[in-house]
Amino acid sequence: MTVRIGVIGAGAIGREHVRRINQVLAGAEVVALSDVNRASAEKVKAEIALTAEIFESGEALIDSPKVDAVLVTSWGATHEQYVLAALAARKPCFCEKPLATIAEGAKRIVDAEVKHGKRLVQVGFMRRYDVGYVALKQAVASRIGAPILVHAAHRNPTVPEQYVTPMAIHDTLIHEIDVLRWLLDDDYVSARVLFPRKAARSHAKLRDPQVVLLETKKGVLIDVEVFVNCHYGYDIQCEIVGEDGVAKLPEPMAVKVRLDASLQNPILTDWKDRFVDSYDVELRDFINAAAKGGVSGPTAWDGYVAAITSDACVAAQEREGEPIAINLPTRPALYN
Ligand code: NAI
Ligand code: ISE
Repeated sequence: MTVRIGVIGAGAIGREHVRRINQVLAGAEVVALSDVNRASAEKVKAEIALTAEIFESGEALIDSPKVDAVLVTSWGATHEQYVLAALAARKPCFCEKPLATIAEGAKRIVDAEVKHGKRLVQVGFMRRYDVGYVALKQAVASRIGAPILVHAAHRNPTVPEQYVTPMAIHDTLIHEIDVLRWLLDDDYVSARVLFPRKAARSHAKLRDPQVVLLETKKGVLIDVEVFVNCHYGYDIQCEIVGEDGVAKLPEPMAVKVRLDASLQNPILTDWKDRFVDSYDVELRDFINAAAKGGVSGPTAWDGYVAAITSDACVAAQEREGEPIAINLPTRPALYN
């Protein structure tokens, strides 16, 4: 069976996912596109999804009998409305992170899915599919003893002017919020944020960099540096200190060159390249499950927990240095 996919949001990652579905992965085809800016959908259609129909609204795309499954790749604040519409239409839905930019929105999705009684939402936390993170998780579970500390960094070379301080949490740190919880098999109890002096390349409405401190139920202390105008490259670091040893996320594969009395090791500059394989695997997972009418992978519950944590981190930005408590509701049986 070929899963007929409709994609809402034909921007940077929407285009990438359309390309991988139509040109890299088997078992699915993009048959429908929609974007609030129709020209973006037309561009992606002309370049990659030649036979796709362009819909005037995401809702019309979701309701079309031509569409079996939905990909939501529009701006974060618009995800909720489309995921809820996909749930109402009972169609498998892959939603890019964040599931919703605030916990209230993610809760409405969880409530709707629980009411429906069957999982239909996969959240785009692709790091869980990254070979480096998978190897790190194995080392944490079986080699380094119980975790005590985590040191992580999320560095982007640059972000646009419209990227404001809370986005460092719900658009960027959200990856660490999810992947560290998954790596440690733990949940968060509090968040704090500290700001050093503002970097010279930071924008008017962005305090960059910042350090987020998270504490977990098991007592692990995590520090994550988020530096989104670091200039030198796209650099994701993660080191876990355990009772018996330390495990570190591997660097992406790169040729080392010895030249002119130096050892040169290139650093990537784009998230598209850093996690290219993980995006392929997460979407393969989605296509395989959607072919059977369901989903697998990161759940709406994971998206909701990430959003609750993200809300606490944003509050912690506003009250610099102060710990903000994170209280999670009981997990519904659907997600056990
Ligand atoms: P973008 O700005 O390049 O593209 C977003 C597209 O959505 C634009 O074409 C815009 O016109 C469209 N759009 C906005 N509101 C819409 C609406 N109400 N209905 C239909 N279309 C609408 O943004 P980008 O970078 O592609 O990000 C999109 C989402 O993907 C965000 O949630 C972002 O956090 C996530 N993302 C995830 C990444 C990952 O590593 N998993 C990497 C980059 C983005
Ligand atoms: C972007 O939306 C992503 O998800 C990238 O993976 C992340 O590195 C970047 O900071 C976000 O803006």
